[in-house]
Amino acid sequence: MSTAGKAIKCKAAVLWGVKQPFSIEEVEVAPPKAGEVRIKILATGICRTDDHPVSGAMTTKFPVIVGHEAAGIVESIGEGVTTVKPGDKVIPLFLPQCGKCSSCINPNGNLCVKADVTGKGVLSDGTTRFTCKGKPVYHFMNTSTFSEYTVVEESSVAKIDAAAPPEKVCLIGCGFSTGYGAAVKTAQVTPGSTCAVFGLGGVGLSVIMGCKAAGASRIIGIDLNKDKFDKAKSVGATECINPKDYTKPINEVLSEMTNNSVGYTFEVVGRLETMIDALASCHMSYGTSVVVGAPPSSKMLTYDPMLLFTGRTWKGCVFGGWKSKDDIPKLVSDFISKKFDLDQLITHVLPFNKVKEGFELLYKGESIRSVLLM
Ligand code: CND
Ligand code: ZN
Ligand code: ZN
Repeated sequence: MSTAGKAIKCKAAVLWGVKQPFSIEEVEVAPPKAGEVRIKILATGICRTDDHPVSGAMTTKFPVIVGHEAAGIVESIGEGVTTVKPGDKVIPLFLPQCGKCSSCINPNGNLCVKADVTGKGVLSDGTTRFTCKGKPVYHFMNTSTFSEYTVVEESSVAKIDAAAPPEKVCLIGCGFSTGYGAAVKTAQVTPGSTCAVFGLGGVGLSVIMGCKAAGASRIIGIDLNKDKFDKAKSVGATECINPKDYTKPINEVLSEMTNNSVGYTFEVVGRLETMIDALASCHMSYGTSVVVGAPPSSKMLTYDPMLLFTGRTWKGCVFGGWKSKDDIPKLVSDFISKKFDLDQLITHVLPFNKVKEGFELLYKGESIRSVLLM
């Protein structure tokens, strides 16, 4: 029996407040309104950004359904939707692409005005499509993939190759693309260069994969957890260091290690201190540093402007600089034609109801990416 046009009751991981545990609840998912798409989620990865509403690092309205790195199948569409149809395999886009705003029109922009950067938690008409125990439940980053069904706007969904394995390509919805794009698109790492990557989680390892694909000859991984080093080397790091093993500032350590030749640095942790360390670590004249880690809400940083005056370039990127709706289908095709490997990033595969265990693995530093199967 078709579910189109009707509310669907299904399981979702609901967060009722800051520092509360994920609670698997029965939620009601309303049918898509005009311009919206209801998706049956098949697989969703756990990214550090999903923890930010839990820790309070990111402002969100509660109750909320987080999750933003997924793959699924279109269940039904609202009036006027033309770019996807029921049965299509898709990736929800936490960074939408409306195609009309100034970022979407400019070839170098990707931060679409439809992106929910302030945590509004509602769709364009100002309401939510989820209810639990009679209360509205808010959306997260236009995606809310920790649910068996979700509703997104047409600008927040990309059709992908029907042959793509959802339990792997879900990573193209955030972690892989964010890191890989930061290297190949935002920094435009050059062949033969030296790169340093701060933070060796799923996103940092994807930066390393991008640096390697761009032909960097030295890629130095930096993390406080040395258990991350083997994986970093297997995806392309040429060496790894732990700042705790040195008394000198890390920028001096890197400068000595490389005869002062670090062309590109990437902050993939999300801490103010490492953002400055990464900036200071790239070459004073020709270096480029990219902020990839999500900055904590309402925090400011102070830095010595001499770091920029001398010639460094300081950049940031959301979703690796990709234009989501255009580029995700291409990245999926590249994965299918084996241009890169996602298996190395997936350390755990768990059933959806083990979402809490998935986050425990992240907190303990034991996982790179855990993928939840619905
Ligand atoms: P994850 O938590 O898996 O990795 C972070 C790594 O940093 C861990 O290995 C830590 O041990 C390490 N670390 C912690 N503190 C330090 C430190 N002081 N120095 C060096 N290493 C340290 O996170 P992830 O890989 O899923 O995500 C990384 C960041 O990227 C995080 O801030 C997340 O919110 C952000 C992000 C950004 C975007 C974007 O579009 N720009 C998209 N998704 C995630
Ligand atoms: Zn736009
Ligand atoms: Zn993410």
